[in-house]
Amino acid sequence: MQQRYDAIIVGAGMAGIYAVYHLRKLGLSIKLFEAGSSVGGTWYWNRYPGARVDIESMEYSYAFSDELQQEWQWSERYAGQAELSRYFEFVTDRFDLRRDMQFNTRVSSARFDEDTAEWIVHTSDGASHRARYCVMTTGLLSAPNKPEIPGLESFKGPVYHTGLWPKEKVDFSGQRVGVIGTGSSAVQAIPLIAAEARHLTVFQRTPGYAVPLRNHPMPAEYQHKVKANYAEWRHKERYESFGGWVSVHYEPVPLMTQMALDVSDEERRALYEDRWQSGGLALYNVYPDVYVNREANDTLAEFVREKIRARVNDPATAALLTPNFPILMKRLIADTNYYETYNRDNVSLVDISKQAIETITPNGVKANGQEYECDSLVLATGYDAMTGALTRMDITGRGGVKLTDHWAQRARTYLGMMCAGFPNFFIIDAVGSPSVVFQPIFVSEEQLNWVGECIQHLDANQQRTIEARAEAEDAWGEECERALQATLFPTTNSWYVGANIEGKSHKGLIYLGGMAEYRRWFHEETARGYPGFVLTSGVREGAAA
Ligand code: N01
Repeated sequence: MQQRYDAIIVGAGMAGIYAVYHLRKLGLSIKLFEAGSSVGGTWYWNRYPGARVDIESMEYSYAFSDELQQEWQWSERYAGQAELSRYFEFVTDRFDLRRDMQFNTRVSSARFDEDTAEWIVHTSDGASHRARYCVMTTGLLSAPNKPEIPGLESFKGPVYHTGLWPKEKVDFSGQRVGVIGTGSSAVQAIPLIAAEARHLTVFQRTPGYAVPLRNHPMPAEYQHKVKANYAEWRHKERYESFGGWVSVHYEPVPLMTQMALDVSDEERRALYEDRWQSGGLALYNVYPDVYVNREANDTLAEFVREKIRARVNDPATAALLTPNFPILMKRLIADTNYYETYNRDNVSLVDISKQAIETITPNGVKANGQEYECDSLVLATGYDAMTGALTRMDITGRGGVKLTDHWAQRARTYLGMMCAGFPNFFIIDAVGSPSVVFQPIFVSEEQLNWVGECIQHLDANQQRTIEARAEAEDAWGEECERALQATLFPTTNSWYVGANIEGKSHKGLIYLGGMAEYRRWFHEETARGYPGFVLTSGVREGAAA
């Protein structure tokens, strides 16, 4: 017997938790399936040493309930993985959401049944379920990218991926450890692994720009100040910021309008120094021309390059660690003692930029003609971001069309939420949305509020299904592309533009028009009666009259 729900939600990360809360509040019967044994998504799986958020805790949190905002106490300026996990557990239990969640259950396939206009969802426990709506809260960075390095399977010791870290502590003491990759995950893990291991060898293909996070215990007066004015802070974060955060030196700082090339070198440097001292992602709030003009971007890039050189003792190692592409176009990395780690005697850096790793041997890694012996390997090699979690599932829409075929040329969505031929199938916090450059919890709250309105509209108007129009998908792809091409983002290879996955098109992957503009798009759709969507008639069983 198949269980029937109004909505099936896939994934209990930050978006899935809010989806259960919100859709239940609207009176829908729901079921959430989650592969892990509890909630938290990215903060459930990423247990590698040093995993920590790089948007301030006061800002990287739900805004939907003021009671929740007031009750929860953050202990650090930037919460670590364990505290973030506790936060998501707390939210889940505070609103009694767990009773609609089934853990240790992976969704293997979802198929649209045209006769009943329902989704049939198969799960790893062998069961199948039916639902009018599918809400995919499967995550932006949740499908680990495990590169095909020859010989990897032959390695004798354990191989870890940062995005699938074991629950038990991994003890590297006395070991020779190899880390492959130098993105945000590696930069957080490397100093802690180095402090424990006998020797650490880092294999670097491309250096990143890392800036100090400057984490410390949460100042009580700051927490108090934000809580006293949370609505105002949230408004600023949402509508007056680049990425959904506004705090610089614990004050909300508005977006700048002055251009880098219009001020003196001294004034520019003083601003960069101020942001640098504030720590973390404050360097995103600088002159807007750094995003669009290479010369302006160079002023900031060179500032950070100088800082990197000053932190590394050996000039040859410093040179290898210094990037030469535009800054901020690849996610800025926030570090704690990353560059200083290369001043340790037990750490070596291997440049694999000119020649890829030749092979993994049973005893280590062979690169540049030399074998580096390792007892354990850490793949900090990132994700098939934005699309991977969905393309790795077997999803079939109208007419038996697979999502992987629909996306074969490029990932097509309208407003980053719906696809043509996939009725009542909502994608949250993933491809075609601002989530990659914006505080993702905000984006998911906004999107899910829109999904709720949309479902209410269908019920109120006796409509059965909604899906994107193919023309609207095309137009959205063009809109995403227009915003992307107006910046320096396409000049840099990163997961933002799909460059880390062979054959992935950047078109339509991310929306860079800003959160305010993004909201305007989808609220206009609602106000104008969903012109970018096809709606079909028919009453949903059990819908309120
Ligand atoms: O992944 P990445 P990540 N051989 O894709 C290298 C968020 N995040 O997990 O640059 C050798 O950035 C690859 O090299 P290259 C954040 O948004 C946030 O670190 O492609 N190397 C690169 O160095 C971040 O951007 C936080 O040349 C290979 C690395 O692996 C996103 O997650 C913490 C390779 C992958 O870097 C992803 O970060 C952690 C190969 N075959 C993550 N394949 C915070 O909140 C890949 N690489 C702080």
